[in-house]
Amino acid sequence: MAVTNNEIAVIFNRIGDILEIQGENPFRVRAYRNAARMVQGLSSSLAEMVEQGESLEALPTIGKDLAAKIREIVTTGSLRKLRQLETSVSPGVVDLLKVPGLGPKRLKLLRDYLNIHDVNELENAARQGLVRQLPGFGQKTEQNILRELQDLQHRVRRFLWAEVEDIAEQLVTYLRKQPGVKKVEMAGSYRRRRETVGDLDILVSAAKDSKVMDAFTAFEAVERVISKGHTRSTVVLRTGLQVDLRVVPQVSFGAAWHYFTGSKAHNIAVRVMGVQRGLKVNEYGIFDKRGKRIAGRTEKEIYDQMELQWMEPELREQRGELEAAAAGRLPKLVVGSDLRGDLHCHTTRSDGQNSMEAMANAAKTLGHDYLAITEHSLHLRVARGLAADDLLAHCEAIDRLNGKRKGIRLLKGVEVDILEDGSLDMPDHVLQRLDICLGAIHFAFGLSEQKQTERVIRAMDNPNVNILAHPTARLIGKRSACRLDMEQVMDAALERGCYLELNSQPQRLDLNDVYCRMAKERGLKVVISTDAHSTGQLGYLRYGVAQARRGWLEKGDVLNTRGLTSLLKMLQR
Ligand code: DGT
Ligand code: CA
Ligand code: CA
Repeated sequence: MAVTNNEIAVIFNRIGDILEIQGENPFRVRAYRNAARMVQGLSSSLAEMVEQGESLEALPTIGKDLAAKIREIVTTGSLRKLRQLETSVSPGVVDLLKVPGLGPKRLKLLRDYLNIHDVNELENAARQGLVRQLPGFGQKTEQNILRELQDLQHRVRRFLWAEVEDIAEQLVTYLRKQPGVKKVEMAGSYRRRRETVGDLDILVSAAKDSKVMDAFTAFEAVERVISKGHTRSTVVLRTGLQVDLRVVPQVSFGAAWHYFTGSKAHNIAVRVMGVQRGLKVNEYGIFDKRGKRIAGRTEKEIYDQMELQWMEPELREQRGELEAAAAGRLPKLVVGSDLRGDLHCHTTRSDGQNSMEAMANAAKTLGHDYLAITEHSLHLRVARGLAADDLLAHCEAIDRLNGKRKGIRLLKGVEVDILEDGSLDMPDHVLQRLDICLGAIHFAFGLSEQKQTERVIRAMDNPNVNILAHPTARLIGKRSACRLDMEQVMDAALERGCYLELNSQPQRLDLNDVYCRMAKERGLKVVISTDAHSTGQLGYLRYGVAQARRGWLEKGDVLNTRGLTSLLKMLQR
């Protein structure tokens, strides 16, 4: 990843802080602070300017010395000067300076009055209520400090896409209602439907006298305001989710929407295409040699200038989408309404929350033609897995329900545990009676790549197995993917007439986007299923569809876009 302007600004600010603590000449201190502010407000990326050999000295507040420092940061990722300075003050002070809201002046007070020299001492003092007694601190500052200390420990937290869906929609609806607001759109990783998001990016165009920024910072779920300006504000919600809002003129809306949707790598590639055409591309538009804006109102205008088809945000990851667009070969991505049914769910018979009848009704309401009932096998005791006899009895119940019910077909299935040696946790004579069999790993996640790969391939050797459910068994943010040679697994599935699942549970989304694409390239069909444990979760297909789209999947690449007859045929091995 290229160094961001923000990272450069942080380095300059830190130098300013240390120089001030050391009692350096105030002019030098201010030079760094001014440069940091300028860098932060800059619309073009310094890293890109350096890469393209553009002059930095032409920028305000940047002389020869600072220009050289920027080049050093961009090319090496850090700055020797800062490292030297950091060794000249105590390590505790370096950490304290990283706490937002703590500058040299406050550090001096903390040191002089409370003898605080590091983060631990600061936390203890704040917990004891000592910090609030210092001149200019107060109770609120003390609380903020404690929160910042916590945040510093959890800085890496990203949110599942599905976790932020509701608040994102609420925010957009709320902003659209504000007087003078013309347009509100989500951008960033949220719009690209990444499985996790670092923060939300919202774009607004509004009349000059609109009070949209006031409305934004007053939004009910906002916990604190990090910055507030006319064109950009940043807030943190009570959940810890950060939200950036930018107000852009309508003539630039498409350019800004494209820029802030990203990904960064995609943006840079488009910008380079512009350079090759003698055009300047930024978040304000596309400009010709004379500086005249020739595109910017819509995203289509941006792509038109590059002689490219407009493309779906899910594709914009600089993974060949620009080449595909240039060749007119962008995929026609699968959409939710292409899916005809769901091949993985649980009822109260194992660890689901709703009866089979309720699940069938809910699936029918969603317009599904079929729903596979796939309870766990016995090995998974925590999930009240079924023994052979119980599963057979359950199948009879499914038959009875199918006899009574019109408009949806329930398939008799199982999610059978793949044991450590690759054998299955259910006798073959039972599996033979089913319409569909999912094999899944629920334990022994840590096997070597070779052992794990052999394990799942051996499971697929069993001719009753149709689908490998949540193939890598990862839980985003909680458990890493099993080590598997995925190319081997996919080739083995293809040879045996098996399929791989894309599990739509927000924490699984397993297969991921890269593996979906790998399957597509091999001609291996993917099954998008919910693994629903309640009627509400049957709606999770949309998360799986989003991941599939990020993996370039089209309708034909997805098994359960087939109607019932064709599906049953394809499940025959
Ligand atoms: P996230 O928030 O980590 O899940 O990922 P994004 O993609 O939402 O990234 P974010 O919020 O940092 O920035 C939003 C978009 O703004 C990003 O997708 C592309 C654009 N952008 C940000 N920084 C740069 C940059 O330095 N250069 C270029 N060309 N675009 C950038
Ligand atoms: Ca973002
Ligand atoms: Ca952002």
